[in-house]
Amino acid sequence: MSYSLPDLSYAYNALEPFFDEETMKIHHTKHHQNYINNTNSILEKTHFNSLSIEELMSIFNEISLENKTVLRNNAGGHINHSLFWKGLKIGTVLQGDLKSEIDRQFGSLECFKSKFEDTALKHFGSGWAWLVNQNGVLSIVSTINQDNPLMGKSISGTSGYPIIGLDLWEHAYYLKYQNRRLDYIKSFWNIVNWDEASNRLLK
Ligand code: MN3
Repeated sequence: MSYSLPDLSYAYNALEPFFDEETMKIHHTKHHQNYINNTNSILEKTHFNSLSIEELMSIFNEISLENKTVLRNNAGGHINHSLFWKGLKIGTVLQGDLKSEIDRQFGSLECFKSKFEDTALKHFGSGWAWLVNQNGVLSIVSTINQDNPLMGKSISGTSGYPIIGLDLWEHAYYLKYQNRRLDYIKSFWNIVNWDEASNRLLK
């Protein structure tokens, strides 16, 4: 089995004006595709090539491969972007259990947003900001490069099941926002797919 680029469930211009069409198109068809191609070429001749990307993450710590760092960066890129696209949609509303948990654990949605923005802004260089579920405790964390919390603490420096993820690589925003990373981060709130996030809380 080899991985393939997942279709988006929306058009490249669907997230305008927050995420622009050109960035979305390049990000999906070039960057994400490249992570997939590299992952497939590494796994081609291994016995790991029958695993789903989630299964691969769950055993990542135990994998022994000469080019494991290259796999970490590219398989991480594949799962991260797959999560990212599904987590974006205009017009959803935070409600239900996820709303209750955010209110209970962070004080309010506004407090949560401000803490997430702070973590994302202070993350140095390329990486991702996450809301993760750590056995019922919601935490805001960031990871470097293409690490995913599902890789486990010894690799990614954190753990938990991702509920929301935001790409902090310049390729995700530079065409539209240039150096204004905070504007990009704040624009994310307009297109978080809260329905998808709520589904992920239950997993
Ligand atoms: Mn990216």
